[in-house]
Amino acid sequence: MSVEVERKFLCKADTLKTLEEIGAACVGQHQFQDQYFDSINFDLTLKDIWLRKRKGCWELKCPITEETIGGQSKAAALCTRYKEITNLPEIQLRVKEVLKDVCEDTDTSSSQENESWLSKMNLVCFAEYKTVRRSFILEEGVQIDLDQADFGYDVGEIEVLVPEGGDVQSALEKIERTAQKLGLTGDQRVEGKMSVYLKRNNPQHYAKLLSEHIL
Ligand code: V4E
Repeated sequence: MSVEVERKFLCKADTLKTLEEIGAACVGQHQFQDQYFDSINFDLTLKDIWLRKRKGCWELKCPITEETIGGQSKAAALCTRYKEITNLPEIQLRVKEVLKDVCEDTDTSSSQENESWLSKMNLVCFAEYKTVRRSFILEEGVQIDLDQADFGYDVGEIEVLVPEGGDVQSALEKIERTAQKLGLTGDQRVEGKMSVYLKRNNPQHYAKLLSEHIL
């Protein structure tokens, strides 16, 4: 399990040129499709828990509990931090735990190869989109992704993966350094793909997450 620390930014016409000028190395382009799942009452996402399937693999993103979040710097406030779980049995356990009040106790142990565990837990796909991603590396461990989503939204992100028990503070500093090199200004958080997707395709879900300050 690792923690993903990330800052999103708006892609501008000169972003590619800036990346080149600051010496970021392009490490490739790939395309993937994401499918996100939740109960019909949004029990996972209302807890800021995001279950998705990408390139045939399951991923669960959960918020991390942080002591310092109240007194954080402006730069740190622009970053999100999520725990990433990629082991399916662990994901199923975690989801079951979160849904225990709204879902009967289900045995998912034999549901590794197929997707019957989703219906057993009353989970449905609520968002599906493709992304073309160009990735760049600036300094060790700092990745910059330029994403183009198929519903017409472009967004960049600076990302550092921190192994379990690693130094989140140093990740925040690396992201801030990178943001300065990229000349990012403004202290408003930039919307992610999901936020824009839900606003356009599922305004009821979007409004609920907004009212609970998840998005
Ligand atoms: C919406 C959301 C999550 C789902 C994943 O969203 P996002 O980070 O936009 O996806 P993507 O494709 O860039 O994932 P990656 O390849 O980097 O793993 S996870 C957390 N959230 C909530 C959230 C939020 N409240 N604010 C911002 C700026 N981003 C995400």
